[in-house]
Amino acid sequence: MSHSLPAPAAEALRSQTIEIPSWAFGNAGTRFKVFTLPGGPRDPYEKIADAAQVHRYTGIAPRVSLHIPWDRVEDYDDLARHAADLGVQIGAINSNLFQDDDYRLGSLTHADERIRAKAIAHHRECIDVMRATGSQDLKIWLPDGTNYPGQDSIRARQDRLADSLAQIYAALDADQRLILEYKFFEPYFYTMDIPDWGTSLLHCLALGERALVVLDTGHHAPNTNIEFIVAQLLRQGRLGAFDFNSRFYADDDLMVGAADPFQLFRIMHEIVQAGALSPDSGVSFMLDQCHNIEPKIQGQIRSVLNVQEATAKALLVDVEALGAAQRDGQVLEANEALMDAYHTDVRPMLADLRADQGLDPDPIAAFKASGYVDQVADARVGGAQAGWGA
Ligand code: PSV
Ligand code: MN
Ligand code: MN
Repeated sequence: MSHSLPAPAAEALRSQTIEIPSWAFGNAGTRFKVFTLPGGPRDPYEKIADAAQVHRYTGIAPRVSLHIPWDRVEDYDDLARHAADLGVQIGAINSNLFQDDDYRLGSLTHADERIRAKAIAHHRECIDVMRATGSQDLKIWLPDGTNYPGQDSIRARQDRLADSLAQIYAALDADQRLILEYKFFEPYFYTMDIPDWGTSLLHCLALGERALVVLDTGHHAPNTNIEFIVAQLLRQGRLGAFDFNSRFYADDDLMVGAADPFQLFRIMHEIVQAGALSPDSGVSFMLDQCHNIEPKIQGQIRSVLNVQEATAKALLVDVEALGAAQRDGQVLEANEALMDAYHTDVRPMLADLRADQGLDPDPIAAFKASGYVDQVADARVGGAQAGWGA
């Protein structure tokens, strides 16, 4: 079988980009233990250097999301220059509303105006970081919620949230977007103030055109049909970004495509069918994963490749056969058209594509052979390693 991809698929894959999170490179763990690996980055500069390795070997990961205050630095222009020197740029700026004692009962939803104002002001700081780094997207994951029925008024919290978001949205520049994530449970266990895509979408619709939904694949109840949500948000032009990861049980933040590569393919099929793969579609493809025990850079490379493989398969769907079967009500033939593409081994095709682009056909082998991990393990002794949080 030929290894070459059809020209339009190759073209689409060449322009695909995946953004990676700075917090993937620091030490992470569960509430039981944080494991420290040698050579962990000690500051945002070193996190960006590690992220640049992912781009160097895959060629499709040119942006890094930052998390404030974890990635707070003196001089953001300098940080952006450092990124550019390494061939990458700053992506979304993530705010943090989940590590301050003041936010025990909420942040953007808090009943106390002083605390709500503090949470809003934090987003003004994030917007300043966006201006200094050239970032387009302010990403908000709202951890607010309640643990017990009656603890607070569900409705009043929504009203306060709407007001807080409106103030943040008003502070954005005309070319900046607010992208709003949802999560069905955790850190609160009775209500979350943005538990689902419907709630996120309603807030985005109220805010304006530059407010869009972030779909984190790990933030749904088991068996949720995520590709249906993707199709629905794309119809509304309100899918701003993905946070890709895998979940087996809860919000596990494991490598995307690890738990369910078929689901990832189905998601990418909706994306391809809607033309949303194109760089100007407004959909940002990001990873949101934290490696607890596995080597960080290699783990990110694996995830980027998993997204690329799912995308290649989605691009191989015989749309004419699929369309004809759908129009004729040929249930099994339609399903077969999709499954044929899913079962195609695209790895040799992608290896050839990389070779054409002057990249090593096997990014993981090339990264391992580069000796980067040993090199940073020697160079980064002394100083505290950054963890999930610092
Ligand atoms: C917490 O669930 C979370 O994983 C959200 O998905 C955010 O995107 C991420 O942390 C970073 O704040
Ligand atoms: Mn996320
Ligand atoms: Mn999450």
